[in-house]
Amino acid sequence: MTLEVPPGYRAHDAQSLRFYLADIPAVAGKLGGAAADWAIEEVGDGNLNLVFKVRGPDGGVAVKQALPYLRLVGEAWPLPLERAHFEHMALSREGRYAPGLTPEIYHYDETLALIAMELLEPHIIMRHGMIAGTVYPKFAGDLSTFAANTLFFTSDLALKAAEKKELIAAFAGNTELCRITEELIFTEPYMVAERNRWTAPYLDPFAAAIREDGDLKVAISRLKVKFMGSAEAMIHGDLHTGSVMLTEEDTRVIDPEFAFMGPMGFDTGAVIANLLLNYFSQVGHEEAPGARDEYRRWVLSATRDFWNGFREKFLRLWEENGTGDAYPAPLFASPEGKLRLAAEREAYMARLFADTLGFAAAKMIRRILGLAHNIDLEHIADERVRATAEARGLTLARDMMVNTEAYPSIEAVTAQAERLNAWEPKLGG
Ligand code: SR1
Ligand code: MG
Repeated sequence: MTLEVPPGYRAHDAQSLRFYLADIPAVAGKLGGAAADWAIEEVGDGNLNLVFKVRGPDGGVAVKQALPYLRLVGEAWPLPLERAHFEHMALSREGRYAPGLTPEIYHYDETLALIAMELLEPHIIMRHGMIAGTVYPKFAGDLSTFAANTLFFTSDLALKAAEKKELIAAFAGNTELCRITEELIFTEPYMVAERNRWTAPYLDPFAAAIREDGDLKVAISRLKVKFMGSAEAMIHGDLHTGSVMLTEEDTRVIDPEFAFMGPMGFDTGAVIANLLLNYFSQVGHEEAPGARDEYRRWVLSATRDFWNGFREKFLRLWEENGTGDAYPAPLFASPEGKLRLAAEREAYMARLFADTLGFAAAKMIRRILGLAHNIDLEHIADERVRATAEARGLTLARDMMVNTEAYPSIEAVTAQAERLNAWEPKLGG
């Protein structure tokens, strides 16, 4: 079966890309020299797209092109090319609100669903660095700035109502990528579904318990309805450690193709979920028991610093740039009104924290029981060790989602993660 694609679209290979880029002055100028001498390799290791690294005598360029299907599964799962349009729109806005924290865009071709951007070198995908045990001192500060700025400036706290509605309309068409999230994160891990997979037989009792858990099904459904209906801000939509490229000095957020106007906690939760999953996975990466203890401490401190930094920065933005139509200033102009607004800002952040923990939990569960897993856990060859780490993650996630009020602070979450990391779960098999 050949998938239908719009006129003018073709999936590039290294050779056709060379000819194409030679005619794009903004790109050819960055690379320098003759097109025939450029080194081009396809390096995409994500679930969805083609990614090329192109190097010339003067510099490098990264080229991302959407395929008309999901790369992870193949042509049996068609996927609209328009996701490149949403990615380009989100990347442009993120660059505006969080300067220096995204790759620079050099060229966008709507027909080819192709974005040429800054080649980030010597950056690596954060997930790989964390598996190797690399500390990233700037990560928590940079990611909390990215999340606070992109979420605040696209929310009703900063935008006028009409501008916000324009943004909702602009992203409303990203339905297929939202559907992936709705199915793979909020639905399938909680039922028998063909696409689910887990470390069997060790995790069988945990997967079965989740399918039988009525409280959890209500909690995940509340989160799903929030994801579907709460257009709070432009969210990245897939803000895991595979969407961060960095060095010890520089951090960039890539890949916002799942972007749409959704709940802010989905982004902040994604960051926390991926840090916690990596924390639990360390048992499978350390050379000897305890050898990664210092790294574990860093991962948990980065988790705390991310949330606490985000909270502080978001509140400061609100105090200094609260120009949106929400919380109208005349309603809070009196001395008493100012106090009420300060208290309400705290209450707003407490609600956002509860959402963050719920979405973080959903993201942890989907990476252990659903279709798409994390290499942090997948690369643990000893399946019993892997299942032990996964059972710990599932247990924390279930509690965060159902007993959210037991976690009033991020410190409560990391303390519970530490306790669970010392727990020996009773595995199946
Ligand atoms: C079927 S695509 C699987 C996952 O990859 C992306 O990174 C998103 O997280 C999506 O859910
Ligand atoms: Mg991605």
